[in-house]
Amino acid sequence: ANSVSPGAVDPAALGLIPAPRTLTAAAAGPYPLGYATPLTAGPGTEGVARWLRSTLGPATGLPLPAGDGTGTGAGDGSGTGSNGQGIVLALDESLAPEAYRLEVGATAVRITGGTAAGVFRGAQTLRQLLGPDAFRRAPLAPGRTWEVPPVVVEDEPRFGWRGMMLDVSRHFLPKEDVLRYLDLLAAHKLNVFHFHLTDDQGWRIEIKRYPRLTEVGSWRSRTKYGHRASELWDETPYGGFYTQDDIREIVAYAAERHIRVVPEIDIPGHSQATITAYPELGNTDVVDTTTLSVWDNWGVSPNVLAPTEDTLRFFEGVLEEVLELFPAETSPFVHMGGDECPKDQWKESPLAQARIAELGVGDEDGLQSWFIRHFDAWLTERGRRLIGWDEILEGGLAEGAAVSSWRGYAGGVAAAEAGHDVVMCPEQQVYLDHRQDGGPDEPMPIGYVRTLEDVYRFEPVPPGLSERAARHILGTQANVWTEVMQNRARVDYQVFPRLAAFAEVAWSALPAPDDRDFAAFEARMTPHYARLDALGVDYRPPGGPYP
Ligand code: TNX
Repeated sequence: ANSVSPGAVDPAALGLIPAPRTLTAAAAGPYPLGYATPLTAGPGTEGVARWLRSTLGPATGLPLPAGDGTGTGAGDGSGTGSNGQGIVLALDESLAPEAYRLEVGATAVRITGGTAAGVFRGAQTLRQLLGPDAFRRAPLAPGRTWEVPPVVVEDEPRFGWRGMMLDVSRHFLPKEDVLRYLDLLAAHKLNVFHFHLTDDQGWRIEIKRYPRLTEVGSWRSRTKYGHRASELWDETPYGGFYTQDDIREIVAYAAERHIRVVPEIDIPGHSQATITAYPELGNTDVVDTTTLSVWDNWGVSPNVLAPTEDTLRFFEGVLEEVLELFPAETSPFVHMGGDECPKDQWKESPLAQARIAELGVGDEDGLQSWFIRHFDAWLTERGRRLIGWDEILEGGLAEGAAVSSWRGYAGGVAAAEAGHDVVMCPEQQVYLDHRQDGGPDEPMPIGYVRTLEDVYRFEPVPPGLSERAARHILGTQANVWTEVMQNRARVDYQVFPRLAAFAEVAWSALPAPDDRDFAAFEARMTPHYARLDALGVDYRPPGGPYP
């Protein structure tokens, strides 16, 4: 079904998502894959070859033995491992880092990329070209033939930051589910995984020097979390966390897929789980923090961190372990939150008021900036960069900080105009916890309607931005808050198919929102749904949740 004859490339049948820059007919091909088809990895592409073999091997039942040489030879047409035959991966330094070229011929499929990341993005395209069954873990029909249709793809991303944020605090997703999500991001050519590890409702990362963060801070009751699932409305302890080895595994798995990980440790608000574990971190002069439990309700807890030197030292301790777990090469950014910090306790607290005077920061907003500025400098000294939610603009933006613009575009625009880097993730466009249809059956009690088409017409760079500021828009990410997603299936339902539309916005060179051809995108989604079926993704069916 995926074959096209030379000269007639049918994008709807091929269903490449995200759409490549150019897709043209090859002079020769299709290329048939067989038992002897070699896979040749040129220097620097060995990791991509390993990934391809471990993915296409189980799906096709083909061993893809290592080809000889560098993949630059002429080949003799025998398809038995000679130079230049089979699947050939190579670097081409004339290409941009994540750009690639995939060329199908009668005796070879050649993927070249500016870096291994580019070759990896091209390998994703190859997998899509092989058809939906290439996304399974065992061959449906051993002995069937596999063909790569005769096409040439030349491709590169619009943005260098194409991300998804996953909240594992409100509901915990086991490590296996996180690894699966990294596979799903990779399949859509996304390259940033923002890992929201802490919040009022649970602390999810093991920190050796503060064991209570997970012993105490990762557990709560399920109460009030079960929307339309009354069996979840009980007091059963609910929780979970990632050990440091789990985190190392997740980071390594992401790195193999050329995905950067942005760990988030959210301060000074969203901190009730932290304060439950270590009550001295709260505003003890206005609340008895020893009686707290991990927040088991929706929304934002009033219990925020006390603005003391001890609090700073505590989080320096946390971050020392975080930096060790998330190395600089794959985690240049560390997210420090900064969102939705209620200032009521600081207003009431004599200690906090004394700190405002002592630090000369003016008011409560200034206290919040004081936290963020401290960790901006602290991270910068260690070769990292701080990123925070757009509330970090209030009270003055820290010098080197980048901004995740979530309350619309305004924060991001202001930050970019002031020369700060920005990731656009406005909630009205790309919050995937919001419902995707207005119908009564939609399993989502809150949120605005954000349809697949809405996401497809999302534009990360607002009109009117100066060219200088536009250069500071690093890219965009979709955010997945999990208050009402109790498990992997619910996350899948909210995320798909909208993440496919988002990936195209982030990767492809789409025209202005009104000029985007949504019907053509939907046509390409037909084969893509078949891929998601093969992967076992519980996406929202196009017609709604119930047949
Ligand atoms: C706002 S976005 C939040 C989250 C919630 C989300 C629900 C942001 C920085 N804070 O804590 O989960 O809304 O849509």
